[in-house]
Amino acid sequence: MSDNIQKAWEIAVEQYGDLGIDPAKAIENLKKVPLSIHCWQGDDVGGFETADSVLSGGGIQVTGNYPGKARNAEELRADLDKVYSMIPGSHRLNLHAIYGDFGGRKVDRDEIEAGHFKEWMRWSSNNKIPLDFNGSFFSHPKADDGFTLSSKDKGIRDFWIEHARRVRLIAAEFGKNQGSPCIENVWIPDGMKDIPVDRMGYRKVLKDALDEVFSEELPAEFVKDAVETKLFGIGSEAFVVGSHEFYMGYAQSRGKLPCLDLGHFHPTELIADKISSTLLFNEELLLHVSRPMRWDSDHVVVLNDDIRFLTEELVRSGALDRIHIGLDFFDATLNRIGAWSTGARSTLKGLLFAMLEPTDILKAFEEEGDYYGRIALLERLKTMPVGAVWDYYCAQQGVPFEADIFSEVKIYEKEILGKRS
Ligand code: RNT
Ligand code: ZN
Repeated sequence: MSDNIQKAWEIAVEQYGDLGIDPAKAIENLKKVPLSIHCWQGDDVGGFETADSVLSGGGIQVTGNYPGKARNAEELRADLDKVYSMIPGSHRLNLHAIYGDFGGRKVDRDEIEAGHFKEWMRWSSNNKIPLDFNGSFFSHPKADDGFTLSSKDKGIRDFWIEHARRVRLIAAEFGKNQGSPCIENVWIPDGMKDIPVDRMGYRKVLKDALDEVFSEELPAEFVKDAVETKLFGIGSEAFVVGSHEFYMGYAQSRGKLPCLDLGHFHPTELIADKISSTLLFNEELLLHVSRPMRWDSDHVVVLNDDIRFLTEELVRSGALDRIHIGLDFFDATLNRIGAWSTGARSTLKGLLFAMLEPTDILKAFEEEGDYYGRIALLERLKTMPVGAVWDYYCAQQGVPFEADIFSEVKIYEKEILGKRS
């Protein structure tokens, strides 16, 4: 470790020590929090169903055509190896069903099975990176009419029920393979552009379809199901079947995990405020950490106020062991390896920042009604040397410093990404 890093660390230890905070303990706590890193930043949510898989419809939009995206599962795994080498700590991988090793054959969504994910399971065991999983209810002709699990057309609905059923079975295989639960998430794009008449009808269909999907009991030690709420999407501005209230009710009544995505609410609505309430009424919770800009735009996560407010709430809840933190952003206008690692690192920096907070002192101010004391200390914390603690952690974990991330990404771009056509 360089002298400068060590010196800065010692000063940080002293300064945080004045507030009764031990940065070494904060680092130990941070190490215990895995992020579920999403596979889909690597290829713009394309997947490997066919050689030229591209995303279409379904309220997800990826813009940009920065060169070097992964064209197959081997390239994606190589890129992921690079990404994990730039993130301190031990993390997970969040896969989507369209990312199987399909060997160039057409395998439809209602035909996928664990065998298509053998290579991922091998990669997972070799690298000690547990897997999470998602059904893919978009980029498919049977999703083009805007409805999947909530479709009133039984043929379409049954197709997606079969997909969802298989996704759970594959997730359970992942769980068995890794000896810990795989978090399996259901997000469907279903909704309408203009104001519907039969909101109740579609929601009733979705409720019954989900009940059918989940009717098979699978061991909780292998798989835990989550359902992702959403306010609107492109083409579903007026109505999303799986709304927040729908899935909160569904998750609570069925013992499923609600999944809250930062981009799935009104633009000024913060999910930070939802954490405590959700934890009081649900055993566990899944998050999709993203950065909406005016809409569910899935920009790369940066250390902004939304992330700080969120991570503060996560840490203050004292329930990090009940919260699964997934990342969900995809930007194709910039180097994807850089996007991935910066988004993950910024999320971790938010957590570290929150772990360096003297919450007890702040709480005491609050309870005494000394609101100036509260705001003054919160402001003081903002200019304290969190960067020195972060650098020390990066050095300890053998991952690049903030100052070196850019050149590290550029080298990979030159040597690997730049050679992809
Ligand atoms: C879409 C949801 C969903 C997807 C991924 C690819 O609005 O956020 O989680 O982003 O499943
Ligand atoms: Zn999401």
